[in-house]
Order: sequence, then structure tokens, then C-alpha cells
Amino acid sequence: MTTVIKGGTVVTADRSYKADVLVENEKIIEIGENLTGDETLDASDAYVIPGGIDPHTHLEMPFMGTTAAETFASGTYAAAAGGTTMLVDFCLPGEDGSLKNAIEAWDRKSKDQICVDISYHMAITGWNETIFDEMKWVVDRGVNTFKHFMAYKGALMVQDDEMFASFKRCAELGAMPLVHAENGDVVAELQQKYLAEGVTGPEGHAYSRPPEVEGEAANRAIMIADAAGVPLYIVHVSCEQAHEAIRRARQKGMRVYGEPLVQHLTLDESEYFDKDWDYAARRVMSPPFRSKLHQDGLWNGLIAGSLQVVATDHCAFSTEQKRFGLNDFTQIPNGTGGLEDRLSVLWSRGVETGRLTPEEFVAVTSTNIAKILNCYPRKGAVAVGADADLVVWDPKASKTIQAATQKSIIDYNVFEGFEVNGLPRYTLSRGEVVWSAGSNVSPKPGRGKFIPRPAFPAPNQALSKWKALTAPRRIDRDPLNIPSGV
Ligand code: DUC
Ligand code: ZN
Ligand code: ZN
Ligand code: ZN
Repeated sequence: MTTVIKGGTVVTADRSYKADVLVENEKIIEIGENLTGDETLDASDAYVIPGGIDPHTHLEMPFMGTTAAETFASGTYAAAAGGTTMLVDFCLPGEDGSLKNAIEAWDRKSKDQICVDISYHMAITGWNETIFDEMKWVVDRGVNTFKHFMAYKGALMVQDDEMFASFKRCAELGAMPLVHAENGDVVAELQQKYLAEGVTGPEGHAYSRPPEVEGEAANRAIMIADAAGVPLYIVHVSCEQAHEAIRRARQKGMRVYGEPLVQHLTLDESEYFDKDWDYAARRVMSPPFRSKLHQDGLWNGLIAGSLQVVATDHCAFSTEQKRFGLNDFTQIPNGTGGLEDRLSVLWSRGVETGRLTPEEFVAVTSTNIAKILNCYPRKGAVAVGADADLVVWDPKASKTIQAATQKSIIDYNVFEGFEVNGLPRYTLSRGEVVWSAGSNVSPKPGRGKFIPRPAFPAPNQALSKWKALTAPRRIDRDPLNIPSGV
């Protein structure tokens, strides 16, 4: 069975051109003019883009005494409805601390529920020899990224020595560390200060996590990565202090990546002040929303290339769960959603406003992260041989975002009331239509696959030029040994 996507404009990270796209056996088999297939999908007046990749989600993750309410089933269906065909979810070790058990637990939870493809990042929340050993098992299992929380003191936070040890291990294994950059010690002290002053509401969350704590941690992580000789990916960059650290590091030849969230690009700190409690608490996430000045900086970073990826950190809690923190903002489960709306909000606020070109939109929502995470061009590409994860993107379709009509099972939406233009007409996951506007396609839970991402084929290079001259080169990996498939 072949499917042809007909009459559209293909948009890649490089260029746009009129072409039909032919799909068979989950892959793109031809791109050209006047193609025919057994089944035809109409792409006239629309763009054909690679399916969105959201590299930052927390589905059903146990966190802050509860569990994120978005399930693998609802989260992946919401993703498909919004044009996202792959998620990278954070796998968190349980009480036994085992990375292997954590991956197996995530497999068990996700396997029968996912309707688009997923991959994992593994969280490192402590340090010992078992973790050192298990990291190799994790990489061999197809997870080449390890996340480190520099905040959440007393829970997930790692110390600098632990982070340095883990970063060095990443370098050995051809893996890449990720960091949540906030100085957890300073945050913990500021939280106590505001509580002692009687600030108990959601605004205390924003006060206790100022941009300085993020900038300090970003700088520290960059320097530790440099010392360990490993690239670094900084998640949810929300402020100029962190952005500036990334910009400077990149300018010095360090391989450092920055990921702003669509929430930070479009919502600001006024969401926390003079609002009713539920409204503000639903928007409590870390880092908090910032001022317009920081927001402009993030947009500029996407344009300049100092920030490469737009994600969501989808970690969604119900209003009832948010109320655990009714008398104490430090107990409000941290997290917001965005999975379903990332593409349409970014298109409306980014492309329609003239800030981003359609090609840049494709780069920051799909292609760049596929390259950074080593799954390109299987994912993130409209190219012969790539997985047929494709979206027929209708730039004229519009809607008002409403929790009442979303696929996400959360009882609110932080973008409620946003008027957006640009919606998927069809979403295809490995050639299968998993979303079709106006008709009720519901993809089969469990049809999604786990996508292994092998260790980085090129040697991990020391970040600073000085060390690159003297550091031993990895010789156990052939840089031309490209993984099979595409
Ligand atoms: N920030 C959040 O808001 N939620 C999940 C984890 C995180 O770092
Ligand atoms: Zn050992
Ligand atoms: Zn985080
Ligand atoms: Zn996160």
C-alpha cells in the first residue's frame, strides 16, 4: 500500500519546494512531481513538514509527592493532534536507584499506550558505582542522553562532584549530558525566606527562582562540561543570564545547546501576579515565566542560532493536584503542559509575526533536535529513506485554544483563549494517518515504537580548544560507521 501526499509545498530546515511525497512501508520512498499512490492525501494550499519532535516531556512521572496526570496514551494522542510525532520522555530512577529498572519501568508503562514514537533521556539523581556501570547498559539500550537536576534540593538534585563524575562517564560512553540549570541551594534558601515573610502564594514561586539562580547554574554546568570534555544540552532556558552563558560558550567553540520552551516564549511573569490562586498555580513551573525582556531574548536566540530547539517540558498536573500547595507555594507540583499546542502557538507567534521563517520553524521544532539527539535523518527529515513522520500543515486553519476541546486529559490549558493559525490537516506517524482534522481518527494505543538513539558516532571532543590539542582521541568508534537504516 502506497500513500501519496499531493499538491503541497515541502518545507525542510533548508528550503521549500513544490512536490508530492510518496510513502510505503513506514518510509518516504519518493519525492517529486506528479506522483501517484493507492491512497491520496490532499496537501493543496498546505505545507508538508517533518513531524514535530518534542524532546522534553514528563508523562506519568512521579514528582513532588504525586504523579504527572498526563498519561502516555493521552499525551501521545494530544501530540499527534498537534502535529508532533515523537516525544523524548524523562526516565526517572525509582527508590532502588537503578537505571536499568527505571528504563524497564518506563517500557512497561508506555508500551501499550503510545500512539506515536518515543525515546528516553535517563535522569542521574545520585552517584555510585552501580550507576557508573549501568550507564553503559543504558547507552547500549539506545539512550544516549543523561539528565542532571541542579535544583530540587533533597530530592532529585545532584552535587557538583556527582555531576562531574557523570559528565566524564558520558564522555567515555559517547553520550551527552543534559542539565536543569537552577542553583538548588539558593532556591531552597529563598523559598524559606519568602515563606517566613508570609508569602505563601504562587507568586512566591517566581520570587524564589530569579534569573540569577538559572544563570549561575548554566555557567557552572558549562564549565563542568568543559572540564569533563563533553558537549552539553541545557533544557528549558528561560532567561538572558542562561542564554548569555550559552552564547558565550558557543562563541568559544564549545558544543553547548539551549532549549527554550514555547511557554517561556509566549507567557510572562504577569501570569503569577494579581491572579486567582488556581490560575496562577496552574502556571507554576520551573523555571518560572519571566519578563518580556527575557522573552525577547529567547526569540532573538532562535533567530541567531544561539538557541536551537523549542520544547514544552510537558509535565501536567490537574487543578486538584496543584491545590496540594494551597498554603505553601513550595508544595505546588511544578509543571505545565504544551505538547498539543507547541506547533500552532509557535507558528502563530513566530512565523505569522515574521520572527521565524517556515524553514526556521521546521529546524527548531524537529530537524535540529533530531540531529542533536542522533536520530537524524530517520526522524526530523523529509527525505527518501526517512521515517514517514509527516505533517500536512494548514497555515490557514485556525482555532481558539480551549481545554474543553483538547485531547490532553488535563482540566485546563495555559494557552486558554489563544487564537492560533496553523494546524495539522493530517499527521502521519511512520506512514499511518494518526490525526486528520475534521474526522475522528484515533490511532491505536501501542502502535508507537521506542526509537533507540545510538551513542554519538563522532568522538566526543573536549570543549575547550586547549584541551582538544592534548586530550586522547577516542579510537574505538569509526566515525564513518553510520547506523544502518537511512
Ligand atoms: N520543571 C517543571 O516545571 N516540571 C518538571 C520538572 C521541571 O524541571
Ligand atoms: Zn564497576
Ligand atoms: Zn527541569
Ligand atoms: Zn522537565
